[in-house]
Amino acid sequence: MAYETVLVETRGAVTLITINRPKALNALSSVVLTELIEVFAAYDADSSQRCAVLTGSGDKAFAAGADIKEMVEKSPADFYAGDFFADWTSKITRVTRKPWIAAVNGFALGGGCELAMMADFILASDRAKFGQPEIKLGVAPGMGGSQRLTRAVGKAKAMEMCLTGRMMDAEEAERGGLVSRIVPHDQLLEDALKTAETIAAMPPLAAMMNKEMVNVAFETTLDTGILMERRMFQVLCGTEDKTEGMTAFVEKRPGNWTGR
Ligand code: CO8
Repeated sequence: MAYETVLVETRGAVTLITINRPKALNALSSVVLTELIEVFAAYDADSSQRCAVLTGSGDKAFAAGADIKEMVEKSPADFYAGDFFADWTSKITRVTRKPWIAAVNGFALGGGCELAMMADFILASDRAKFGQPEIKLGVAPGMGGSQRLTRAVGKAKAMEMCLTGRMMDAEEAERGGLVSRIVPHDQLLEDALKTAETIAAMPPLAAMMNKEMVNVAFETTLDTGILMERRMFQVLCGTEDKTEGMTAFVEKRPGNWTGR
């Protein structure tokens, strides 16, 4: 299916999703966000696909935020009546039970930073820049930035970023725990796709449950999280892929996964 603002390619079991508005630094118009939700839902429903990578087209930006030109004329009544942002704040995370990576190739600002933070993890180009500059526009993060950035980097850094609107470079983002790794700019996509292939080659149910387990850590107490982890481990022990994985280890050969 063709989209207006998003490119979708499959490479084996990996889906590559590219926000394609380079002249507007991939600003997140409502069309982009609506299409992204559809694309991620389709990825999640396609049993041939095991991992996805989201990036921005062009050399400068992952996404420079929500589309300011679209928002400039909107009144509170417009925002409220359409419950603007409501779907976008968490819907992508809700429709994707399978793993996906944000490959941040430049500016990830405002809604762009918030979108990257919805990923299971972020790989950053050495030219990536992260920020929540909404305060400079007289507003505040609206797609989860105040919550996800604070969980990722802690109160001090998140508060400073939100109150000053300053950008964080890739090194600071890695030090702060916002990104898992920095990759030289020219190798970012290749590295992200290779990382996605590694994940795609894992037993799929175990991949989904590993994702679920880590995410539970943000939503519950330690005791409940550990209990859920143990239950998920026990469920995985009943799968064909567990028998195959452990047998393959003993027989010194790669596992052959069925996803059951
Ligand atoms: N929205 C619309 N257009 C944009 C945006 C944006 N967020 N960012 C850049 N553009 C456009 C510019 O207007 C320009 O278009 P044109 O050529 O037609 O004038 C083009 O992209 C190139 O941009 P610049 O000329 O400004 O490029 P520079 O390299 O000089 O500067 C910057 C790059 C620093 C990234 C600069 O463009 C900038 O500051 N952009 C705005 C960043 C920002 O404030 N983002 C936050 C937006 S608010 C937000 O995200 C709220 C989230 C909460 C709700 C989200 C719901 C979707």
